[in-house]
Amino acid sequence: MQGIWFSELQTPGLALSVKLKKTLHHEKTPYQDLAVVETESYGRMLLLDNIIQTTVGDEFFYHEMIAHVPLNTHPNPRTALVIGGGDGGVIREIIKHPSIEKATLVEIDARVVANAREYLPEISCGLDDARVEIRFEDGIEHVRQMENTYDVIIVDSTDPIGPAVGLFSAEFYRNVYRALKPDGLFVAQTESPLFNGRLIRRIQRDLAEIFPIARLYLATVPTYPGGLWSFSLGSKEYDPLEVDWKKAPQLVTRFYTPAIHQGAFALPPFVQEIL
Ligand code: AG3
Repeated sequence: MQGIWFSELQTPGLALSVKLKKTLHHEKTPYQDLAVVETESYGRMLLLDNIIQTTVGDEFFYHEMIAHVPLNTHPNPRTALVIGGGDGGVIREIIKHPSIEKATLVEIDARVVANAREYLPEISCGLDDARVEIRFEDGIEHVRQMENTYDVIIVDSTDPIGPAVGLFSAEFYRNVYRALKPDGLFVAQTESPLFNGRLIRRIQRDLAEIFPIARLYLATVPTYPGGLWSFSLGSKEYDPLEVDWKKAPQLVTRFYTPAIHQGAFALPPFVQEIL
């Protein structure tokens, strides 16, 4: 293969390789190794510790599905919290909802936000909206301190390695429950059903113990391991399968639609088996 390629080792035996045009930026932040590269097929791409976080070419699959499923499940979401998500993609989707009065981004690494603003304007453009508050702090600590505060919480974390491990724990989910309003709900990205079945099973069981409604949904994300990604949802009151679509806002999207929302909860037999 000619030229310079970046390969993410997605599992010990599987790599995804992307041909690079150039490296736009590379630094060691206090938390991680950060790079923004220009790729031939997916446009600009953000890497944290050599793991693909997002690309301009396919980010909308993930950001629309992690944001609009919970926001349309809630009949009137006014306050939303994003944990992680320093590239701004989830915030950009949240502020499409006219009911949103305040969207809080809690990102541990200020350098992710700074670099997204500089190199990924298509993704970070929502961060300047007047309804958005950005806090550079530990999301785990933040939810520990909050009570009865948010309608929707979205956990847009890195993989469960290093600092993100705590974002996949039952203790964290209990704190999320407390940080939510009495009819609130939350969603977290929960990795690949093909490669992380045991993790997903454990998370779904933890959520079922904490929330009256616990569900799993799926979406394609071309640059993530296995190409099929999972999202775990815990809700105090509203069921994502019972949305009153007549009352849902009209959204301009490229992946998400009401039919895709409904269909995302249809689980293939191999996924039902891991639960
Ligand atoms: N959150 C990262 C999802 C995990 C991707 N994992 C991987 N490529 N091995 C994405 C941040 C986007 N806002």
